[in-house]
Amino acid sequence: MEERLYGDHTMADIDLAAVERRALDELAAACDAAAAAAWRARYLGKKGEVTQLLRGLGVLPADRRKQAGQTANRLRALLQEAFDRRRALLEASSPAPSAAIDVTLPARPHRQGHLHPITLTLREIERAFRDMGFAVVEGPQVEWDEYNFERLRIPADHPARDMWDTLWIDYERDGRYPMLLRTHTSPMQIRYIERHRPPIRVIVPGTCYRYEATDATHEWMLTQVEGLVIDEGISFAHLKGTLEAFVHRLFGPDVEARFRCDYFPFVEPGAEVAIRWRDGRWIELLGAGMVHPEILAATGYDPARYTGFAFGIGVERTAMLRYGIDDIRYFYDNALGFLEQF
Ligand code: FA5
Repeated sequence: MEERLYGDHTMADIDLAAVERRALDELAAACDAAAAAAWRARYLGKKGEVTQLLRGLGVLPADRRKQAGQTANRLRALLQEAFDRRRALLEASSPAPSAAIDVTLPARPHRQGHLHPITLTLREIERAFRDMGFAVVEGPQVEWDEYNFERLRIPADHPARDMWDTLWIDYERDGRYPMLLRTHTSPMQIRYIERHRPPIRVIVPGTCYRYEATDATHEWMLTQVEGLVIDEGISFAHLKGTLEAFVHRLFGPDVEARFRCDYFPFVEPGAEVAIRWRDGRWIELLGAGMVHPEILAATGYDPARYTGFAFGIGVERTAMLRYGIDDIRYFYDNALGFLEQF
């Protein structure tokens, strides 16, 4: 009787225990889902070894068929179980498809920001003065009353204090509040004169704060660029020439700059510079003047030998005029629609 069941073997020849061992060894070596699937096709698929084996049972004589059938079915169940365990293990140890890195995806576009318009304007101002031979120095934003006011000839009871509505620091000493947020960059005039000898030619960019109601041309936080020049033979003509060169460098050679008398306790004489706005209005850009002789004397300079000039430029005002912006409050609103235009 024909007993061909499996390849060249008869059912009697087949060592099911050996098939089991071989199958389990191969399954253990299948180290990814594809290898496990191939193994499954090889043993349990339609044309798989164990499936063929079961199909061939029909040709066995009835007395042997039952027992061979039970053995082969047990083998199939055992291999199916082993396969399920292996697949679960492989799935647990490999990343889920959604977490896999798809190297063929196009990169996300790189969003590039840019500098704030006040920083851009500040850099232009610095470049203009560097080209005229000025050095750039910085000073503290939290300042002593002594530097912000007193040594600039503005004592505690002086009405000129009203020119700078001040934000005081909550720090008491001897019944007084001696510390504040600087209202202008002028305290650096004193700090710099204290530590250096002439010739002096510096600018001091920096943030200042004022307890001020905001409107189209006033912010409570503003940026200034202080300038200080001290040497023998410095005159008001140097002040005017320097500031005119600055205005023409930033706004073009045809822009009109208006010099008018102004009062600041630390200069004598004092001036303000305004430039003409589109609608014909004049917009004040900076305060300036000749360094007061008493300030030079108080810091040990001989005012008969040395003279100097100083100025304080409003950077937001400069940016407004440069870019044609009619309200200063846009700068610190953080509205991207505005900032992206620069
Ligand atoms: C001063 O602060 C003097 N320290 C300037 C100075 C320096 C005079 C050296 C003489 C010698 P004033 O308060 O005017 O001055 O301010 C100077 C400039 O800062 C103004 O011309 C203006 O452009 C700008 N500025 C002043 N207050 C504000 C504000 N609230 N918001 C925006 N800009 C302002």
